[in-house]
Amino acid sequence: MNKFFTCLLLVGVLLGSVPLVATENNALRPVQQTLCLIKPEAVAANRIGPIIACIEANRLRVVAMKMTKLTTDQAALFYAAQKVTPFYKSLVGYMSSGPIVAMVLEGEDSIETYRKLMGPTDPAQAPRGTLRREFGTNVEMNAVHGSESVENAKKEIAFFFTDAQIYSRLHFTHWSGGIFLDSARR
Ligand code: DAT
Ligand code: MG
Repeated sequence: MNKFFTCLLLVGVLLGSVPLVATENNALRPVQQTLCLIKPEAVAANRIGPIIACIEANRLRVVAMKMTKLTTDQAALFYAAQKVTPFYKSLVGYMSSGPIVAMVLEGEDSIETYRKLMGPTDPAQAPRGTLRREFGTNVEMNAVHGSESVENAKKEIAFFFTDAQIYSRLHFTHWSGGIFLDSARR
């Protein structure tokens, strides 16, 4: 199965649809986009800045961003996978209770990188330094959301952003002390 995915990845690279970047140990990792939400309690607690600072410090780039407030219908649709759970109604109420910040994050293996940075669902179980441990309140009000897979990320990004609202910085370079640096390599 692993071989199958490796072949699929190589075909994608050859066709130019899967950009890769070399990491410190020269392993090639796919550049992905993922959806991040800063949830109502973290926005209310004025933690937008510190959360984005952690995200940027972990080599993830914000390539789309907006503040919005979900209606109950929108929250119900976004969390449709949780419909069968006993906490669904409460989750929908909470997610539509106040403004949130929606972002698309781009970077090497961004889906896994960002999920690791978020930590597990329950902040009480999350290791120190993870966003949910540092900024979350409880298992429902856990500060941030992150997509779970490539397919899920595509769907969730499209829920908040059109293609034209996403500014990929894959090939962006910036001037720094006399040399151009690729923003992905900082
Ligand atoms: P995650 O957000 O870590 O991907 P999930 O997809 O299982 O977790 O659940 C979506 C959200 O639902 C989660 O961020 C918070 C809420 N939730 C999950 N488990 C819960 C529980 N046991 N009680 C209350 N809310 C819960
Ligand atoms: Mg989830």
